[in-house]
Amino acid sequence: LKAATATALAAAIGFTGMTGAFAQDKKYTVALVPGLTTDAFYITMRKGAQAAADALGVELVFQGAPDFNPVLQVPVLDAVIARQPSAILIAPTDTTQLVEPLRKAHDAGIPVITVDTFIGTGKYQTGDGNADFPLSYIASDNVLGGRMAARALANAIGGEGKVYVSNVKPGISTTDQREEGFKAEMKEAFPNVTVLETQFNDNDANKAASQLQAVFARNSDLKGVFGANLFSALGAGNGVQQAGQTGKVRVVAFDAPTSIVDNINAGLVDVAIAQHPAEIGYYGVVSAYAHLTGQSIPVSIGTGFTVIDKANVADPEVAKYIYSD
Ligand code: T6T
Repeated sequence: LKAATATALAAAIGFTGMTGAFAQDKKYTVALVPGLTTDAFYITMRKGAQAAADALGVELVFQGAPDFNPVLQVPVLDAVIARQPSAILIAPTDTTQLVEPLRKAHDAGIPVITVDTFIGTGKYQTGDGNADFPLSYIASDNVLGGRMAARALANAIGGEGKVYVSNVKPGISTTDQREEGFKAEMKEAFPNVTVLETQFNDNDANKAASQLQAVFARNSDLKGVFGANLFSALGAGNGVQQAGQTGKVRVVAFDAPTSIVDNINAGLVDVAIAQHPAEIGYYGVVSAYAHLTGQSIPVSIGTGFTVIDKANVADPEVAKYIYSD
């Protein structure tokens, strides 16, 4: 296949991002499949990925579903696999439901790296054959993040009282681990804090807001809520505001969209735990490139957190971790 023909063919099937790979100019195409496309966390991850792609001369393709849902993500992944990119970076939206769809990529010889979330246990390249085929997992330490959220919320409420976790849905590695870390820390270090039943909102901020009001209606002594991801935190904060409880029901937020600045300044949110999604994207592309060019890569790369509160939110060294819209 001549390069020009291949380019025309790629354009004809509507996948102009592949032209580099066809052009035989040693340009690799790395596909980044986010959890969903319209989330500041993944938009920021894409920026980091693009920065690395530009530096390395790699073509980056960003293709995802509009909602955080394996039923929507799998067809997107199938389409990406059909186009045979050099490597796939993906935030799998479910620990089990993405295993077989991703195995197809692996069986087709496409290296898979998971970013943000993992499949199986997240322990890759162990030889157990059970969803250990991805080459690397690049992400925040989400158990630690949950523990950090617990400490922040316990401190905000004076170490005692009722709190709950506003979470997305079970089966997502990141948010499951945040809840696990949050509960473990409360149990071990804050025995006078009661953690009520988790409320699952399906990544719908409106649902999270209604749930806050319902929990408050049942527990007028509610002291705090941990929003375990961007939409959970945004919704929980809105719910507190709508219930007229700003500053009384305390909020610790995971993730840091631009709206968090207002929420912190208004006293609605005590602490936001910002992840470093740009780093995740950057190291995702660098790792894929390293593998494609014959280097060995770490089986896991941990990126950090920045804890944002009223005292530091205006500091440019902190504010740079606010996500891009
Ligand atoms: O919290 C992030 C991400 O880490 C998680 O896996 C899903 O939700 C977010 O994208 C925020 O909406």
